[in-house]
Amino acid sequence: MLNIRRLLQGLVLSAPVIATLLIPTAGTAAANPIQPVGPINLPPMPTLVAVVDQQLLTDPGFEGATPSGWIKTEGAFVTSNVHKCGSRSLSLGFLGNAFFFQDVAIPANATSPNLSFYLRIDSNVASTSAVDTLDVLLKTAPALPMTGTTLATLATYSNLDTTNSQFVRKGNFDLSSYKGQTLRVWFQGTFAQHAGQSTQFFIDDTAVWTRQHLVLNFC
Ligand SMILES: [Ca+2]
Repeated sequence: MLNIRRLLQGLVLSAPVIATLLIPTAGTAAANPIQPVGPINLPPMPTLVAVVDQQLLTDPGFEGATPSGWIKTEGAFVTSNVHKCGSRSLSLGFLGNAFFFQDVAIPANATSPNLSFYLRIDSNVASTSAVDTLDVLLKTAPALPMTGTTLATLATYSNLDTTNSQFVRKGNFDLSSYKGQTLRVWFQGTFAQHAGQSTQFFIDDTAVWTRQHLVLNFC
């Protein structure tokens, strides 16, 4: 494969590049073997634009026993009972109301930044109303953890949205409005009290993807 960087490594040029070529002149070889013929303008060196896809969340699959990058309350816990990828997922519901979140900086030059994740909902709640819910929120990211002002509610799921014991992909939620900002990606579980009935939300394989255009100038 052509290595453009190595190919250009030996050249030190400025744009516009001006070079003076020296060539032999007929009949004057003995006294003056070469004569300058003047400057020649060469086209500027190329500018390359590299398109790079990047996933920004840390430990997106909750594979750490204490998942790094995430902050959570006690009722949000890592479980190895079910998982979409790896061997663990993040569970909400067994211990009542709980939430977890991670701060993510959306680059100013990102193209089509978006959030996605896999969600499994198990429930044996008899109610035909949405009594146990999972809200997926975007919040501001102040220095004080466990806080933040809600910027948007991306989605709300409930006991009515069971997934037949399967993980289902959710997204892509558009984050384009937040380029250049740090977001707090927040999963909030809210649960009613049920005798012998419960709802569990399992989240796995989260992702915030961006496509960035990196400009490479060879000059
Ligand atoms: Ca996992």
